[in-house]
Formats: sequence, structure tokens, C-alpha cells
Amino acid sequence: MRKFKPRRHLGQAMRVGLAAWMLGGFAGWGRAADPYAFNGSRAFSFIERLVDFGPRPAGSKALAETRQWIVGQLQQSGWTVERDAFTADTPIGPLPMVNLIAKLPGVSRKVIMVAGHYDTKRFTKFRFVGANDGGSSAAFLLELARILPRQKHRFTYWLVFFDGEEAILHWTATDSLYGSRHLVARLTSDGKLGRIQAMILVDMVAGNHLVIHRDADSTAWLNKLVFHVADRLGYQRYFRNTPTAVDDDHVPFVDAGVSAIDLIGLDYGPDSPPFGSYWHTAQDTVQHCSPASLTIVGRVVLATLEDLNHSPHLPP
Ligand code: 1BN
Ligand code: ZN
Repeated sequence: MRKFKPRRHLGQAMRVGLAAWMLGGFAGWGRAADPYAFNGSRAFSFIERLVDFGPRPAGSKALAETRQWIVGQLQQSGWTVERDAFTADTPIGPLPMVNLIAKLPGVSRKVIMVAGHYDTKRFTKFRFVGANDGGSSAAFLLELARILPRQKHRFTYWLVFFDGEEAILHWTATDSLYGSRHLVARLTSDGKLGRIQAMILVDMVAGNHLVIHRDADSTAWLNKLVFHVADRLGYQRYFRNTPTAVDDDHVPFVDAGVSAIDLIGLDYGPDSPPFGSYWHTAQDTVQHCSPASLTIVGRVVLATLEDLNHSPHLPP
């Protein structure tokens, strides 16, 4: 893996890493954490923090507080953050929504986007904290935000946190995907959509029992690449070549001609596949999430980004 830090920092990092490895090795604590690797435990701790904000539906005070915290984390990691604010026309009236776009310039102005949603579905009859559904995607992006600035990369990276992925009442073409539909419209009118070479969407990637089916609506070459990377890493058990189509934030991008893939862990909970019995219930809690699942998806996404950065098939 190519590192981006000056040699002085690398030397220091290596000395610290070596000392920690020796300490860990001698004490029998196993290998020290690689600072350039995706740390599922740290991502899991971000989920715990997000859940502490409580239910986070679009337009809520809790989501505004969550957003402020996310922006602080991204800025600490060295990203420039843009707020894409808009008013969504929903079945319960106009709601203020805000997508967050964190940017990290590369050698090229062409963009690789990694995205997820940070809102949780609005439920009135029970308390829904969305540890996996809404929490895992935001936490995943925050962990990536800590790693990517340390790596050499050809493309500009955008980490996008979508607001209003969830239906306010019942999922329809107009009551869902508010943030992604808005961003596609804005980038189209700004003439910037064509800069995006690939979009990788993550959703529900922390469930204890991780299974990612091949999404039939995703772009074929990206599916092929990501599932090939998962094979290479020995993760065939988790990335299954069983085509399943799910409406999610990648669809407005695919429809607008952007190459995009959805990595969504549908089998969340013991029964009722393909969605799992914890999905959209009070059972979507940290107890049903696992750092190991986040690590698996994190490794696959990081290795995919590495492949994309070295792909001769993408424009410079
Ligand atoms: C994912 C998480 N989705 C909602 N929360 C998208 C979805 C759309 C899932 C339709 C099932 C059906
Ligand atoms: Zn949901």
C-alpha cells in the first residue's frame, strides 16, 4: 500500500508501530493495529456515538446535532466539508434536509464517491435508533475519513452523507431518496456530475450476520470489480453472487448515467430474508452489530479504491 505522509512521519509511525508490535507480541496481545487499515472497532464506536443522539429522522433536532458532530469529525480528519441544504417536499409538508459532502483533492479532478445515509427512519410507535440502518453507513464513512488522507490517491475523493434516504411515510418514488435525488439534480445543473467516475454506496454494513448480495441495479463493471476484490480477500461467504435489486441512494446516480454500486447487508436478523427481522424495528441496536462486519466491508472498499486508483481503464 502506498503511503502519502512525508518520510519523517513514516519513520516515526514505523517506530511506534514496531514498538507496539513488539509489546503486543511479547505480551501475547496479538498484532498491533495498522494505522492505514480499516478499523472495525473504531467504526463500531462511531455507531455507539451516533446512537447516543437518539432517533435521527430527517428534519429533527437530533439529526441537526448529529450533523454538527459528523462535520467536526470530518474536519478533524482533514476534509473540507460542504453542506448541501435544501427543502424537501414530503407527505407531511416541507422538511429541511442537508447532505454533507466531504472533499479530499487528488492528483486528478475526477471523483470517486463513497456514500451512505445518516438519517434514520421516522417511527412513532417505537424508538428506532438505526444502529445498522443509518448508523453503520455514517460510521463507516467516518472511519474511511480517518484513513484516506494518509494514502496516496490519484482521484479526488468525496464522502457523501445523504439526508432523507428513508421514506417519511411509505416508500415510493417521491417519498424516499430525497438527498440523493437532490444531489444528482444539483450536480447535473452545475455540470459536475460527469466528474464522478464511480460511486460506492454502503448501507447496513454492520449486522452481526453480514451478507451482501450482488445488487442487480448496480453497474456491471463495478459489481464485477468489487466481487472480484472480495474473492481475492477470501470473503466469498459475505459477498454472494445472488442478484437482488434494492432501491437505494445509488439509483438516482445510475439513472443519470453514473457508474454506481450498492453494498447493502440485507440479511439483518435471524428470519424473513432477504431483509431480516431486525430491519426497521426496535431491534436495530448496537447489540445486533459487529465490528468484524465493518472490517470486512472496509477492507473490500479500501482494496477497491486502490484498484480504481491504478485502473488503466479510467481517464486520468
Ligand atoms: C435501505 C435501508 N432501504 C431502506 N432502509 C432501502 C429499501 C428500499 C429497502 C425498499 C427495502 C425496500
Ligand atoms: Zn431503512
